[in-house]
Amino acid sequence: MDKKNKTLGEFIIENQSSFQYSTGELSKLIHAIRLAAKVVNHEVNKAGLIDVLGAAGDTNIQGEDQQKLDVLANEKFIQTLRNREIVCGIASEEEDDFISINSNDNKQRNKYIVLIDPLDGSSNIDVNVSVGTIFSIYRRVTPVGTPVTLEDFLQPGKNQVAAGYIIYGTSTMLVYTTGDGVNGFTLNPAIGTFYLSHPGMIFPDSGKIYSVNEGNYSHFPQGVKDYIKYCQKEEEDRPYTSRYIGSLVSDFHRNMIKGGIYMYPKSSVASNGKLRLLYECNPMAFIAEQAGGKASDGYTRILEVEATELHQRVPFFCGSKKMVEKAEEFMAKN
Ligand code: P6P
Repeated sequence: MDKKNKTLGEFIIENQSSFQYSTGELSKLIHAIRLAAKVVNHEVNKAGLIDVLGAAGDTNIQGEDQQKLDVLANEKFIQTLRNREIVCGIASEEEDDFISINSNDNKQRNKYIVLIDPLDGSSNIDVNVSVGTIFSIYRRVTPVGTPVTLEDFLQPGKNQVAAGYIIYGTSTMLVYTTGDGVNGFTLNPAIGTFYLSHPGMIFPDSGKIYSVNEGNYSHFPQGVKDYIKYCQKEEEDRPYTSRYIGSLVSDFHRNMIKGGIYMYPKSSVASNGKLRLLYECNPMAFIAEQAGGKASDGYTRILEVEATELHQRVPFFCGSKKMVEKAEEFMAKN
């Protein structure tokens, strides 16, 4: 069958045997995420038409105003994952604590946990700019059949068995890895099927796009300021182009296709940056590395950063390998 016309369902079945834990549960898990993605996509695409715009009148643990679509997306993903009885635990940006599933049923043999940012970039919803869902999947480390503990969620990113994102943009795509490369699937909304549109996605080794919120320039560490000036200097292959959508999934996706670097550094107003390690940086770092890119906190590989709390923030430099390495050079000098 022509690779391009392959559906996500066919792709999962074909590749199930190559996945080292191929008990079919991970396949069912990706299927569940696919279903939730379609439901959220339906809501996101009609956000302007029904009463899902605007804040839900509540704030999440981050102290950020919860947009109604945030709440809806969170509920849909949790409900879908819970109903399919595939996972034993879920953590979400929108939930203060992790959720233990069927914890009192010692026959519960589910061994995967999922961490999600159900709707990243949600501040863009009301202005019709693309947003995304990010997910990260691990095998539990505590005994099967017992309630999950925080230890299951605080594993280093290098332990991930799968990670991916859905981008609700000009088209809706699901991009994911199970540790054997990165593949992108585009939704045909007319029939509700994802088709393999971007097999074997590769991060270009270098690029000419840098993505950072330059409004924070004065608060950045000197190394970041110096790298930004390097990007802007008229010499060699520069100046680069500045592109910042304010939606991690969108900036990452564009940079993976065209080449580029995304940065959310620490600053004098955000000592660990803004992005969360467990359900934003680790999954995006896993995808980046699987596509030949790189991700660090400016010094340490993201996938080896020690997690100490569920909603921990970490500085984030991610994208084309040579660009991340150049940024790290400037960080090391200072
Ligand atoms: P700022 C969205 O809230 C998000 O987590 C990322 O998707 C995005 O890249 C970043 O924050 C934008 O943050 O501070 O530049 O508006």
